[in-house]
Parts: sequence; structure tokens; C-alpha cells
Amino acid sequence: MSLPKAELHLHIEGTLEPELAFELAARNGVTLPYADTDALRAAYRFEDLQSFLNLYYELMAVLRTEQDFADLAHAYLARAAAQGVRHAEIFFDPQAHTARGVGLGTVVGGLWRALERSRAEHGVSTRLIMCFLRDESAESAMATLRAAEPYLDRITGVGLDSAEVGHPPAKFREVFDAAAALGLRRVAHAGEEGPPAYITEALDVLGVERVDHGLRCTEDPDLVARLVRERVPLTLCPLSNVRLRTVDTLAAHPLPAMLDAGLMCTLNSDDPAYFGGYAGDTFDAVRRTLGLGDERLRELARNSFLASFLEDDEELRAR
Ligand code: ES4
Ligand code: ZN
Repeated sequence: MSLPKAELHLHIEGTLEPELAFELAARNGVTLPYADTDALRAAYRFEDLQSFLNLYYELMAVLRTEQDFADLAHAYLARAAAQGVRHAEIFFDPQAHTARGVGLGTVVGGLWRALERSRAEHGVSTRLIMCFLRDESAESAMATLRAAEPYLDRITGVGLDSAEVGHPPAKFREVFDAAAALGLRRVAHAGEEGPPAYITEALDVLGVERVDHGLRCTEDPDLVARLVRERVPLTLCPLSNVRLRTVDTLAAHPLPAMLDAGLMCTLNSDDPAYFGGYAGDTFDAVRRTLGLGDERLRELARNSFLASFLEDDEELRAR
């Protein structure tokens, strides 16, 4: 079964498969500290979010030119389409590239080359969401937003990602206010490794429309009640949670209980090249391991479109 679905939590840099990483390394004369793709794959054993992020940022060294970003996004969209994705809202991390001397114009220009052909080529509509790295300063985030102004016709929203604990949402109040004033939609990672209070802060201080992960809301019944009442979408990523040890096993994932509680959950792949699966793989794993029935799976797929930033009815109906 391949349900039509929207992918709402996907870091494009997290779709860099080992084969493409080596191909781009060769093309750009970059030496990776791994002998081959098997050696690289063997490094995909993570203790926590930070141990993953270290490798994630290290591998980005191979992304240098517009063509690299176009090839990365094109490969992702082809895979996503093959797994039933009809719409993808794609995160990217500008600071991870500008810090290496790769300009924002190169990143957005390259991604856009693949995205603008996607509807015709893959039947997948797309949006771009620019994420600020929360372990960098608020000033750096604001400078990134200013640098993005020439490209805002191609950017739908802003998000917040990277190492969560110790970097509460309120640190980015000003830049999220400025983004809202520019007409950008707002989302943020919260409650992945960080406490439930970060989820509340993302809603109240940053004004986010969706919470990325939001997993730890389950520790606070009042917060769960609020999220249910306000129908706040949570973009869950179960395979990511298993690989980053936020949950012990997929079988122990709280997704079924969260759906039973009435939370508006969506199912997403986060960094599929690292966490063992794209959107369809994630739906399959959840069906097999958590025993979710067809009705629940259809609810998750329907939620993904309802929680998306697709606006006009015509566009929604076409999906
Ligand atoms: C991420 Cl899984 C995850 N969490 C936070 N930030 C990220 N960036 C890329 N993947
Ligand atoms: Zn994420």
C-alpha cells in the first residue's frame, strides 16, 4: 500500500545517501575520512542527537555548487515520489553552508532548480523552509534572515533545528517576529530531546503553526490537552526517534497512544539517509511494528495534507 501523503519534516541535507556523498566528494576534490560507502554506513550508529549532528555536518563538506544542491534535491524528490509523497515541505540549513563559504544564493538556487521541475517531473509539489541553527547565536539567525531577503519568493517559512537542550525557543523571539513580519510561516523543532516547556514556548513566544517532533508533550497532560484543543500538528519522526535513542524501540513508540489521545500527528522521515527510511518506509514500519490499522494510517496521511502549507483548495484537491 502506498498512500498519497505529504512530507512535512525532512531535512534535505539528511537525504544525502553515502553513494551520492562519495560521488560529490570526487567531483569536488573533497576527501572524506571514510574508505568507502560501507565504512561510512558503519558510522551510522548514534548515541543521541548530537552524535548524529556531528556526522551530518561533517558530510555536508561535499555540497559545494548549485549543481550539488540540485542533484541532492532531485534524488530526494525521485525517491519520495516512488513512495507516495505528493507534496514535500523541505527544510534546509543555510548557516551550515554559509559557515563553509557556500553562499545562500548557491544553496537556494541549486535546490530551486530541482524543486521547480518537481511537479511536472515527479508529481510532487514542494515548499522550502529555512531553518535556523539553535546552537548558533540569535544574531547569526537574524543575519541569515536578512541575507535571505532576495530569495523570499522561494521560501515559504522558517524553522528551528539542531541541538535542542540548552537552546530554548525564546532565544529566537526577535528573528521569528521579523520572519512573521515578512509574511513567512513558522515552525520549530521542540520536545525532541528538550522538555515539554520548549513546546509551549515555541507556540507562545515564536508563534509556530506546527511543532516538529513534539514527542515529549506526552510528559505533560495539560500540554497534551492544549495541543488537542488547538489542533496543533506534530510532525513525528519515529525512525529518527529510534536511531537517536529518544525511544527505546519502535514497538515502544507512543504514536498509537498519541493518536488515541486525539493529537494531530503526522508521520515523517527527518533525515532518511541516516535513519533507515523515507516516507513510505516509515508508514510501512509503523504499520508492521505498531500494528496501526488502515484507518489510523489514512488519518496520518490525511493529517499530513491538512497540516501542510498548501493553501488553495484547488491545489489541495489535486494532491
Ligand atoms: C535534525 Cl533529527 C534532527 N533534530 C534536530 N535538528 C536536526 N537537523 C537535522 N536533523
Ligand atoms: Zn528534524
